This record gives sequence, C-alpha cells and structure tokens, in this order.
Amino acid sequence: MNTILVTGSRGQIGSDLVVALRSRYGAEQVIESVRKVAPHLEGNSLPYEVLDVTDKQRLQEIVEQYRISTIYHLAGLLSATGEQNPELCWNANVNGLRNVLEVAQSYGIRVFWPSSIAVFGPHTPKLDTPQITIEDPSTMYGITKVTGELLCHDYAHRFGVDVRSLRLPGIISYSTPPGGGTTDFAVEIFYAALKYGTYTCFVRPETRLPMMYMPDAIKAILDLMEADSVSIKVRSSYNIAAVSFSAEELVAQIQKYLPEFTCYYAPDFRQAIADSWPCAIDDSKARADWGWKHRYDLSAIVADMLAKLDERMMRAGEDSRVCRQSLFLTNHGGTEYSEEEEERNELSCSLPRGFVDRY
Ligand code: AKB
Repeated sequence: MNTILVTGSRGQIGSDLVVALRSRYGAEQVIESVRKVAPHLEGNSLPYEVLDVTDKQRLQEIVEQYRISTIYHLAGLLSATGEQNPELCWNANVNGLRNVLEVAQSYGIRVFWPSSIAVFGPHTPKLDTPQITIEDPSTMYGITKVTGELLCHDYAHRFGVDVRSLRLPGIISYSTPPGGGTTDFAVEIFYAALKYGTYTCFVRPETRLPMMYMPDAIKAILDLMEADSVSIKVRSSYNIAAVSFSAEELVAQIQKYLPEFTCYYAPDFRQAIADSWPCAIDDSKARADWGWKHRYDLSAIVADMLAKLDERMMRAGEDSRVCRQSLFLTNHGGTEYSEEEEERNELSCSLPRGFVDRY
C-alpha cells in the first residue's frame, strides 16, 4: 500500500499536488503536513499533521504512525524570502531535506524533492542550459538547492535511497498563490489584470524566464515518481522545461483578452535574482529517460488562467474585467482535474499575501 506524506502541503505546489495524489491513490492514503496548524485545517476529516521538517524526531514519529512509503518533500523557502532570511532558508531547505533523506534511508521510503532553476548562476549558459553545466548560484536559495542536489545524489548512490528530483522553473497556477519567489510576478499579474486592470511588475519588461503551468508541473512530478527506477538516471535533479517568455510577452498575451490592461515596471531586488537565472533550459535528458512532455504553451496558459480565476471571482461574488463570453469561447485549456476535484479543492480567489498593500 502506497501511503504518502506531503510536507509543505498548503503551499503553491502542495495544494494542487495533494488533490491530484488523493484522486490517484485514495484520500486517506495521503497525509498532509503543515508547519503551523491553519484554522481551515481544523475539523478537516482527511489526515493531516503539524510538522516542522527541521524536527527529525517528529518526522520519524509520523512516518512510523502512518507507515509512510513515499514522501513529497515540498516544505521550504523560495528565492526572495530566502534572500531576506538566509539563515532560516538554509535551516529549512538543507536541514529539512537532510532529515527527510535520513528517515528515507532508515525506512526505505521513496522521496520527491523539488530543486530549481535557481541552482544556475551568472556564468551558466543562459540559453538551452544543459543538464550538466556551471552551477554558481548568487542567492542563498540557489545555494540550498545545489547543496540539496548533492545530498540527493549522495544518499541515492551511497545508501540506495530512491530519491527523485526536478529543477522546477517558475510555476503558474490559480489555486494557491506562490509565496516569496522571484517568478511570482507571472502569477500576481493575472489577479491584478482581472481585478484592477493594472499591475506594477517587479522585473523589467524584457526579463525572460523558464515557466510552467501547474497541471504540467503536477504531471511531471507524478510521471517522475511513477517511472521505473532503472529509467531514473539522474539522482541529483533533472532539468525540466515547458515554456519561456518575457514579462512583456506575458502582458501582450493577457491584453488579447483584456485590451485595457496596463502593466507598469518597477524593478526591485528580485531583478538581480532573475538576471542570474537562465532564459530557457534544455530538458532533453528528462524527455529521453522517463518520457517527459509538456502540454501548455503561453497562449493556453493565459486562456486557462484567466478563465479559471474569472470563474472563481464570480463564485466569490467579485467583479472581474473579463468579457466572459470571449474568454470562454477561446479557452482551449482545461486541466487534468475533473469538476468534482476542483470542487473539493476549495481555495478562494484571494490575492497573494501582501499583494493588496501595493495598490
Ligand atoms: C522562485 O522564484 O523562487 C521559484 C523558483 C524558480 O525556484 N519559483
């Protein structure tokens, strides 16, 4: 029986991943864990635990209690918050991962851990960034991801831990806003476009970064974790890619639906982080080893994001500026989730934390 623990389960990826895992393996088989109990989790009939991943003893107790066989270890800080709190970033990202790998070794657990394009730095080739290349990150977040990759490689080869990882790009999603990343602008912009018709972007218009739509990210994680062990040739972390676009290209695509939408640019400290990352990475190894293939290009992402957010705003009784009819007619998207799953994933259309203050 596959019993799964998801750490950081209420983050941007965790929120969607838990829904997908529960639909695949059964609701009771997936145990969520969060660092602090949130009011909406109390009274939740599905299993969840409070876990600070730096507490190895508590992690071990949960693993024993539920006889966990797979851990999706998502708890950790992102690049922008990591720069503002480097000590916490190191502690949560590196010591947390090490605890997971230690426990995985003791109990024979399969592990998924997200690395990031943040492992790359100013001397890394910016276009078609190869699987094996210079890794000279200029952020604490990137340093923790390089360290994490080395730990994964070591625990896999030295102790036989079945750990699998992806170097994720910026993830665009409508269920839960991201918290504290450099690529967050590519999500915030949708909320702002619909609600206010204007957005102030914290990177320059020509800033081009690798991105992926959440349904593709969930598919990549599930495909990787279900692949035959012998096909997983990279145990540090796989390059993975879908689309690459600049901030101004994203704006232009949104303007096709919302012609009056205006974007202003006020680059802040996150510009330097974005400038240190690649524009587009080569993921041919993932495509060859375990058959990775993305589905959503920029136009499909924008159509689906606007339709889904607009629908949520409508359900929440909020106004959006979309011409509903034209949006739905051109919605080529559709996600992997059924209506029923979406209903279960009752996440509101609230704006990202701290986001409203800027308006
Ligand atoms: C971030 O911006 O920090 C993340 C990432 C690319 O790892 N989205």
